[in-house]
Amino acid sequence: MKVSMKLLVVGVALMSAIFTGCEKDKDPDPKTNNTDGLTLIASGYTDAGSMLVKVWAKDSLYSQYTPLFIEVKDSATNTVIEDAHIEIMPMMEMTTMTHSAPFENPTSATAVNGLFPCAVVFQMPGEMGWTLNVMVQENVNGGMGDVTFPLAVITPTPTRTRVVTPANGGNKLVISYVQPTSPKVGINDFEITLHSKESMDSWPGIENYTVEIDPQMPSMGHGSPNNVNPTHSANGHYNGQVNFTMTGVWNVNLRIMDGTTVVDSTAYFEVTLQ
Ligand SMILES: [Cu+2]
Repeated sequence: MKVSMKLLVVGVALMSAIFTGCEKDKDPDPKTNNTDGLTLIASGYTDAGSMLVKVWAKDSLYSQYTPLFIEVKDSATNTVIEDAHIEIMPMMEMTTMTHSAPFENPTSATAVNGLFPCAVVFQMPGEMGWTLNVMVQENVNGGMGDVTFPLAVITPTPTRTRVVTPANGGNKLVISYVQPTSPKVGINDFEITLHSKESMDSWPGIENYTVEIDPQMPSMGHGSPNNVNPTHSANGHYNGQVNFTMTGVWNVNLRIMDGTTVVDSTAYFEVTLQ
């Protein structure tokens, strides 16, 4: 709640700033009107290169797979920069250790509607401790610099990330729910991500595992037919289909295999259909 209030205050301030900006600017660039429905997470100037960087998300930040959208502006002219190489680095400083997280850099130096899409799996919550470093090398004026933002990450209900110790004793496994975000009765696209904790700073996507899904309604003791097990698509994303045959609370049980070895069969994600 505290976080949402803060964001609201920042949001209102930003809206008035944009409004004032548009009034002055008689010919607003329609390409910059690209953040409708997004939440401003952070905003700040790079240490060099004269850039204003804004981080947008679909919502407040939760401990889950989180798409982020980076906006870069020339801080002198307020022009949106759409040609830039961007690298992000999430870090969490805890009392006993500092660690990174699974993340995906923007795949292109060309912005999509003025924004550079990227993603972070915040594998644990933290109102303090998380930071996101954004390094920008822009190809319009040749500016280069970076900025680090503190982030507040809260726990979603239900749980959307499981960090498990594999049954076969390998690196810790981060399992994150991606979709469906608006589940409906019937066949839904189903997607999770799998990342391996190779070290505190290295959490690569796992590309060669096999995933089986078994949706069950615990209150009624039945599952559903015609599910399609997720298979690897790219960067640790696994895509399949899940069939929810009625409204209510479902558990999508996962069984994750490395070849014939079971890595984990404890993780599940709860999905409620209204
Ligand atoms: Cu942590």
